[in-house]
Amino acid sequence: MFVLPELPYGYDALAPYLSSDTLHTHHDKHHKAYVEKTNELAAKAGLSGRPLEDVVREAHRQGDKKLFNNAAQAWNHAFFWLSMRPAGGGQPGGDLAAAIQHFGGLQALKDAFVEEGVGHFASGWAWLVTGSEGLKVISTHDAEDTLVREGLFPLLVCDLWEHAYYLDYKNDRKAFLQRWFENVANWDFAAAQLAAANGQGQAFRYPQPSSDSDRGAPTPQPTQPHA
Ligand code: MN3
Repeated sequence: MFVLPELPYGYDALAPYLSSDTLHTHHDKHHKAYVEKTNELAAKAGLSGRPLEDVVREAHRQGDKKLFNNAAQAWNHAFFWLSMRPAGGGQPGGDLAAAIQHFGGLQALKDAFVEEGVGHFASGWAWLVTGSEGLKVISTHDAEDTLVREGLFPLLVCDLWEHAYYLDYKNDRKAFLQRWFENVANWDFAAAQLAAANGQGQAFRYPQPSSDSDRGAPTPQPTQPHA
């Protein structure tokens, strides 16, 4: 059974950029529903006890769209909570700063990120990823994520579904993305992911499923990616 990870900060910690109301609805209702549905469907598919990353890839490989959508959404949201922090934004440091410089600078990255998110039709996700050509901004549709994209390693994600911003920004996705990038983007998390992509430290992984279910094979507990 997968658990719903708790928010890594208080529900009001991202205000005024994201309200407590938004985070309660988004985490306690939307994310929770994806996790519960994943548990139900993964059991039916004989994938109980497997790490969520495996479930996402396996569902994708088998064309099990319902399981893929719910499992990927469960994963994406856990990654999204960590992509934000109170008093976020600002200047990234270290290797990430160098990579952003190579991209064209922080302003160019922000412009690209906001433009990608605004231009994305309907629901999905805006990602900062790293690959063989350095940093890249991409978007994916609905539940799709980088777990099923070859050669892309996620550093940061922003939820483009209306439930992510509608209570606070109504239909103004651009204002949401701008304020998100400037004030809540978690560069420490992105930097840790970049380090992991370069072989230093552990990349984000969804909390391991508890193996109290019938057929769940015992799975080793991963070390925490970072403090
Ligand atoms: Mn969402």
